[in-house]
Amino acid sequence: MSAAPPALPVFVPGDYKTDLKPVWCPGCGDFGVLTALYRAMAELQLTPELTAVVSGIGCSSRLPGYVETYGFNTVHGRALPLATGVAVSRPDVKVIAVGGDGDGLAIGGNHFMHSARRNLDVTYILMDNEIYGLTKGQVAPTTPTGDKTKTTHYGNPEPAVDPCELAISFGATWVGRAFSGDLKGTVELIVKALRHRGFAFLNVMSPCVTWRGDDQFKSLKAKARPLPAGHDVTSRFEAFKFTRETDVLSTGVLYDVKSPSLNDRLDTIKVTARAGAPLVTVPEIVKTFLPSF
Ligand SMILES: Cc1ncc(C[n+]2csc(CCOP(=O)(O)OP(=O)(O)O)c2C)c(N)n1
Ligand code: SF4
Repeated sequence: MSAAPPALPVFVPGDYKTDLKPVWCPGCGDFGVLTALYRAMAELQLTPELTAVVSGIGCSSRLPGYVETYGFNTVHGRALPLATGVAVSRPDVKVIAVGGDGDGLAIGGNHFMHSARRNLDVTYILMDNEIYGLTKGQVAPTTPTGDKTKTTHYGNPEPAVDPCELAISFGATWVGRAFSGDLKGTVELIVKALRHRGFAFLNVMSPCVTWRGDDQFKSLKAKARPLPAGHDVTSRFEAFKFTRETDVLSTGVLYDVKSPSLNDRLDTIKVTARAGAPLVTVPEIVKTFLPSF
């Protein structure tokens, strides 16, 4: 009689926790995102050694240290370049990029555009608190016009960007919006984002209680409501209708289309390049480039 195969490990949310205790301020919205991520990872049974969580610099960018996977806390604004390298060189690894709105939309805005355009095989979770948290409350590209911050004493004179609007315009193939105060909704959206093949962008409104006060949480809670049933997620036009909202915060999947990811297109190129080409050995290559070798 043959022995039964060993049981596969079953992961529970707590298995993804590290020994590092989050240093976020009590009440920070990022706690909700972290808890939601643990639950989503358990729901999908992500294998820790086949998952990488990468970030830039900021309060939110501390998150990789709290997740029991491979992780990288890189340089301010550079989560996505690092994620690109991992995703392209290790297509078998699930790559999750995380960070703040300053990190991703100010200094890292350029990388956001090109990652979306390429339909990079990465899930990007932006923890949007409409402020620079770590550096003590300076204005961010997402800070609403008129808001007073450490650097806009008389009110922010600039118009704010809507991260979801940008993601859709840049070519992301999955775009969602969540509120970290709604744990169940955030878990569901992270699961959907992780299941998507290609660049999935989830903007999570994640209050900063220290630099935006209690009002931010209260106002987000009051404004958050699910997207209307029947919203056509395949239509850019329809998705744009739920961007730049002021009195409402529509949560859910705004946009979801299928399109070859960067790795899909690279695989096709590899096949095309190899087709009909004679098999060349490494010594032959060395000889070609270094005749005297
Ligand atoms: C190249 C570089 N420029 C500026 C900084 C300073 N800096 C660190 S975090 C940060 C902004 C943090 O805000 P955000 O990315 O929104 O994240 P949060 O702290 O709000 O989560 C800045 C400007 C830096 N570390 N490196
Ligand atoms: S400063 Fe704001 S974003 Fe940073 S940990 Fe505190 S509450 Fe969170």
